[in-house]
Amino acid sequence: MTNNKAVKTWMDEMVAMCRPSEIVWIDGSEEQLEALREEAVATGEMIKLNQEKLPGCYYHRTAENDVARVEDRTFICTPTEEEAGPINNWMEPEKMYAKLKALYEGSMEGRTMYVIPYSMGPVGSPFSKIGIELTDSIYVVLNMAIMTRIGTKVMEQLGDSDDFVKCLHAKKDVNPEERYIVQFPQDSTIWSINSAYGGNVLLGKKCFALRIASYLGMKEGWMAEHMLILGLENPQGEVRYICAAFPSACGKTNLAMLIPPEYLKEKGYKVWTVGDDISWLRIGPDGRLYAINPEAGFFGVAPGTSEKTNFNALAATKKNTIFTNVAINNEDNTVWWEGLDKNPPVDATEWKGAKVNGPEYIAEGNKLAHPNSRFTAPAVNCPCISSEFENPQGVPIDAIVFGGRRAKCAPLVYQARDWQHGVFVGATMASETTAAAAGAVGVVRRDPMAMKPFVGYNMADYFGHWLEMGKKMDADKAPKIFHVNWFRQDDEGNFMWPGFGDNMRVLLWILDRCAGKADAIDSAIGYMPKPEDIDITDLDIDADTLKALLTVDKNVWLEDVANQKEYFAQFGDRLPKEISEELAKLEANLNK
Ligand code: OXD
Ligand code: MN
Repeated sequence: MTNNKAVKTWMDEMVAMCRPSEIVWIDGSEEQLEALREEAVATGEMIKLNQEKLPGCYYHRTAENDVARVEDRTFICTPTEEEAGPINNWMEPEKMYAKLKALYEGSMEGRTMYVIPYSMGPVGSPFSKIGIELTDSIYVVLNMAIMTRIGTKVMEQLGDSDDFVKCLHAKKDVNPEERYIVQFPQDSTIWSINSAYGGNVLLGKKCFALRIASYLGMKEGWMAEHMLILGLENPQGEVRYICAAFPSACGKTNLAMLIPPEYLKEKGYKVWTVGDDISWLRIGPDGRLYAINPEAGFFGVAPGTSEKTNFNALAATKKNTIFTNVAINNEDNTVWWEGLDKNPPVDATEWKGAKVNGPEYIAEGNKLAHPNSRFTAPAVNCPCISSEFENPQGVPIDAIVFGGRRAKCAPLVYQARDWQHGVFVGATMASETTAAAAGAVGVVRRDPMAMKPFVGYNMADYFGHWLEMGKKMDADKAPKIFHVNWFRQDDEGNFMWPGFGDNMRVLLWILDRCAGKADAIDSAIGYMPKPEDIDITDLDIDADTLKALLTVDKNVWLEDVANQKEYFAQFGDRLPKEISEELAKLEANLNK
């Protein structure tokens, strides 16, 4: 309970609308969470996994029609359509509130409303922000307890303040036709209904920490970005920090938890993870840009995660983890997913709940785990979690890295000439669709700063905010901006770069550039490495391949420029002139 007037007034209104039978405040204690786990197991909402092999681990299955974020049902309800911009779905706030109120009306009758006070970022950090999520799902409570800091300590931190994000989630009947994930940025309000899938209902994550926070950042002079944060330690024990943004399916979690190649490990290089998905960035008193990870856990995609591809992520899932929509190995009541190992369980329960013979089921062309099945794991479980993870002041950022999946266009790495050019590089980020997703293969999807589904206001104004942030930092203090592409292909369609741990070699060039230690070639698109400056010791890559990885094909780039022009046209006069200037410069450089 609380004496906070703003919280009480808001809750009274929500309770009158949803009419729960009971209200339970989440205090964050282990006893309360344990009681909720037991209740969820008793009702079948969760399955307790093998507690010897996976202590504290549970399993949850969502409805078959409720397995991913729903971008077409996600709205940014700013007072005017212009403020939401051409990329976001928009509806007038009054209209949307009325529409949703009708859905929420009585939606929690016979159900319990859980009240989750939570902090994005360490409690009390100057970076941190508070939210309160009302939900009728124990699964949401238990996930939020992993992904955020929750409970009484957060209410104490809030005190009498009305500065909190008001989050309402009702599971209702998970009807996809009436599913809505709605942000009202001006009201610091999020309403989610008819889903029980993570990204739509763990409202601290995409809805708050990116959509609402990007809007708050624009108003208050900071940034909320879809970026991992890693620390790279050199043999002298110095750690430098990098933020990196990639669209989905580009290996963000893998890069955040990278294990250096053997030869660099032996030299004493290490990588420390601060975050795998979201960064909140502020200019510090020394004029440098600092980042925190506002989350406390990892909500990672399970398929493809193995000891080989991401040892650290897998290790993080070995205790106190919730698995969603993976397969169950009935032989020992543990979990399995495609890519974990080569031994699918014979006695398996696939993600929809049917008992199957795993190898036979897969041979028939089925998947045991849903491709978007997830683990929710506490960050503290990760063997390479940074000692700075809880630092309330954040970590100073040397480099910002943008990336995409481009078969022919982007080279392995290049550096933007300055902040303005870097903003343009981020704004032109794109990825080509893979065979893994439905739809045509090789189609370019533009995804500025990997924020396409997550920016809480007009994307053109968001570019403007990036430019403004650059103006507030001296050029020698601002992070240097880079673009990488781990996915370049040769004419036969083979990947030319080994990726994974070997991406460290590119990070080393990036940090050498930041420290003024490496030279570069001034090319049409930006500063490129001299091939000899990328360390390929012990790699099965010849000089020609490395050269090819670093080439810029003028015709491919001019085609991309045409696509960029078309993309930017939708923003009309709102597009900052600096972006148009950079686009014109790029085109002229390519035609030189
Ligand atoms: C995520 C996403 O789940 O970006 O992190 O979709
Ligand atoms: Mn993400």
